[in-house]
Amino acid sequence: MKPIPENQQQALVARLMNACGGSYSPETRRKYFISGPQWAAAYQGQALFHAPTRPAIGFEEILRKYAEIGIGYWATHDTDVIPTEALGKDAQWEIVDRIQKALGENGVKCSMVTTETFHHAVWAAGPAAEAPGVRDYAAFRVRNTVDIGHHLGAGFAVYWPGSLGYYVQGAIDETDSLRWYAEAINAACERDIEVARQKGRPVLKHCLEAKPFEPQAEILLPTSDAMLAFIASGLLTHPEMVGLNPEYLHELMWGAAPRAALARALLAGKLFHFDINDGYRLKHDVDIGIGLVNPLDWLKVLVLLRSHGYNGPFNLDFKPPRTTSQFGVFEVSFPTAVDRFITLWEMAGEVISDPIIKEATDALKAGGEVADSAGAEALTKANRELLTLHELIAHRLVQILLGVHRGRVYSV
Ligand code: XLS
Ligand code: MG
Ligand code: MG
Repeated sequence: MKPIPENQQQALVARLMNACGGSYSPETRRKYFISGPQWAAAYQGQALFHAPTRPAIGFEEILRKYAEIGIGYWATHDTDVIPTEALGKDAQWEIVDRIQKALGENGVKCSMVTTETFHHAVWAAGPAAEAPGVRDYAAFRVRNTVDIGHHLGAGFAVYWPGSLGYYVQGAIDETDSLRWYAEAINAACERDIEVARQKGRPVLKHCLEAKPFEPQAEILLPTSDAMLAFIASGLLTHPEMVGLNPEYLHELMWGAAPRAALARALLAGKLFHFDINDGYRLKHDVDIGIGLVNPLDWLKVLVLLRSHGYNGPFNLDFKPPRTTSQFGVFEVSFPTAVDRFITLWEMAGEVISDPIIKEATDALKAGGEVADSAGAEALTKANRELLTLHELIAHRLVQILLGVHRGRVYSV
């Protein structure tokens, strides 16, 4: 192969993207509640030990690109665009007005705001640190984020407490930290009730996001289930306003089945928001685009969510790989992530209406014919042949993923 000159590389990528075919139109993409985070598009490819690979990019350009792709919603941390020192000051509101203008010009809505309680040195001991001054500052930050959220028309506020956890056990009392953490969430909810009343808007949905490890140290609330217990602990003054923002990979990271974690959140009525991405079990939070690693599992996850009428946001909380250029971020990374999501969502619909899966599921639920007082042996025998349907359903799911049910054949 001849080397490809630099000035021909974008054209090559664009031509091959076209050859992939099957992309959805921006109008179709906008029909879904898909949000693009500011930080995902602005991610420059840096990592612990690794330098950035892409130039910086501002929110105006990101919103323009999201609009072109057909990503109709945008999410941001308070400090993604606003410098930390400007927070709560006039300078903040000038920037927020610029954001609002750019959102309006591009027809993109702000769906979610989240407070950065992990990056700045002030959070060295976490947002629920011993020092009362730090905790007062954390309360200010979450209340201020609520103000920004209402101003921009958001419906959701997310809280991810940070990835490092605490390095030394025994130096803090974990019950104190949890109480203090609850105080910050309470401050946000109370401010929300006040602002929502003033503005005649509904209150926000406050969503806790868990991550087990980066891996670094010990984490107080490492999983969505721990967050559920925290919500029900009695520490929150408005538990009805607080739910979850599970992230697909964060559940996989600790070795869980994301679908099972989502089922538990659904049953508790707490699946408010969902960060979508992909990656590997028991490794770093690599935030790969949805469906690039576990498309079959993703199909099953979306079957569950479609079956239960989940109608919250699907937030593209992934990181375009370090190897993807700035051009590639908006020509390949985001559009293909959106399109894989929509394709898998459509396939989930096919699974739900598939006559084979339906008949097999109904038969399993009907169970075998057996006399009322049958014992263990008779029950085993009565259901013995039906249970093969579990494997048959799994096979059918793979067929639907591969398109075999639509005529794809294995041939050489
Ligand atoms: C980090 C989290 C973060 C949250 C928002 O791992 O996923 O991006 O979603 O702070
Ligand atoms: Mg996330
Ligand atoms: Mg992640």
